[in-house]
Amino acid sequence: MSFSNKYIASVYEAVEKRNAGEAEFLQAVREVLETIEPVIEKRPDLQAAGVVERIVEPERFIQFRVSWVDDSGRVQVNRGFRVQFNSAIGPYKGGLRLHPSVNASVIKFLGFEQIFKNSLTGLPMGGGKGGSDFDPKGKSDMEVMRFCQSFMTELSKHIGADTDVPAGDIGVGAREIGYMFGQYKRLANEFTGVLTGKGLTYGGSLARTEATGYGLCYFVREMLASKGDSFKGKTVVISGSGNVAIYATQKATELGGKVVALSDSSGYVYDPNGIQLDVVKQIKEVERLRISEYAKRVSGATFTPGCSGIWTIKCDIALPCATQNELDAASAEILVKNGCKLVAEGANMPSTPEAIECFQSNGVMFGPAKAANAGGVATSGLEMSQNSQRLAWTFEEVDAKLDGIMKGIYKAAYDASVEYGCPGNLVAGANIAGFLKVAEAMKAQGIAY
Ligand code: NDP
Ligand code: 2IT
Repeated sequence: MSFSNKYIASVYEAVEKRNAGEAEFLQAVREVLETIEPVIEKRPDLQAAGVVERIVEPERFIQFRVSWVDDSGRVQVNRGFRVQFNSAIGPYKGGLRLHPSVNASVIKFLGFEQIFKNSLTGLPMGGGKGGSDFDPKGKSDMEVMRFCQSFMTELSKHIGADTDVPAGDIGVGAREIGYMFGQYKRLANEFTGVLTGKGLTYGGSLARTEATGYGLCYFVREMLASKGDSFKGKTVVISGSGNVAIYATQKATELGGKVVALSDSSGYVYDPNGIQLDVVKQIKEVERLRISEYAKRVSGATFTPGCSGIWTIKCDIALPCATQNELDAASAEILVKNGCKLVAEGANMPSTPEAIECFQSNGVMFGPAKAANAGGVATSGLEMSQNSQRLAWTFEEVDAKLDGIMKGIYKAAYDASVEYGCPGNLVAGANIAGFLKVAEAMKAQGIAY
């Protein structure tokens, strides 16, 4: 798809020049700009306020050295990042990713998408993201602790409960958030809600751990309900086996689906009898082992090396919950051929643009990440509310609010798709609905920051 609006085309050209070679960031920007063209046609005031050329440029981008000492006494150096992309509707908010593939492009694509996702939740949160090319795999707890402390020593200068509130993402769970929170508290001499995803004994919210996976399934339930359908009796394939995949498996199963496969970066397991989640949790959350271990412990289950093979398994519903660009056109074609009826993204940008095109042109219902995986950050927003009130809500209260937020996101994305002439195109609908709120706020607040 190319641009039909000259203003949008010129903004994209400038972004390409300024961020040359940053493939993931350019991919994320291109998709949003393509889908907001009809908004700009209708709203010359937003063009006059320079909203689009401003929204694609981060308000602040911080890069820093993270040095730490490993268990053998050697000095190690990693690169840390935080992008503070947009604060028009609230403090910067978004996760931290620890993975060797992290670079400026990855952090900027994630921070950019976070602006629209956070807007869709209806909560007052701006967009941010951060992380490091540190690889937690194979590191001892003490090494992870020393890294997290060093990382936070610099990051602490830039964040705050009303400024920028990081959380988890790939490679950052309760253990890492705990070490980072402890270091922030030591440095700032303040106990505040500066991070979300905290442990339950020190300000964390019930249901935050489950929220992204549960929220994804609530969103899928809404998509299915729009066709008078449900999870009941559906075969589900879920990629990844981390936080999002695990709790998506749990909720999809509770809602009547049968999850038959999970994966990690080494390969996938297939269990025709339905994935046994207690076994997965033991392997992944307790022992921190590879998913291949599942096939050793459960009879009838098989392990196949290579992660993209998971999309060759016949299913009704596919939920990519691992990482960006994990599902390409070739995999999409196989899913379509095998009769898959619905794809919804638990990971951020897991489907390539060609894969999305394949789903949409073959009538596969498609739930884009910004909408479908917003339950995690929405519940982070609820954690911030509880911290501000110095109260803790019950699991049921938080879960009910999450469910309501996911329903609201589905409706906002669907309604925008109808209003802007592409009914049922939730990619366009989510981008438009997310964009409009931020754009209005940016216009109202004037040009100079
Ligand atoms: P985890 O670290 O808990 O799990 C990540 C999973 O994805 C692991 O199974 C991992 O396998 C796999 N994976 C990661 N990188 C790759 C890769 N390059 N190739 C193949 N597999 C890979 O992370 P989360 O579950 O939290 O995050 C998963 C996705 O969901 C990410 O895209 C994240 O941005 C997104 N997300 C997360 C939210 C949250 O609240 N945690 C909220 C919204 C979105 P391995 O162990 O082999 O690396
Ligand atoms: O991509 C995401 O939305 C997240 N990793 C969650 C961010 C958050 O602040 O909870």
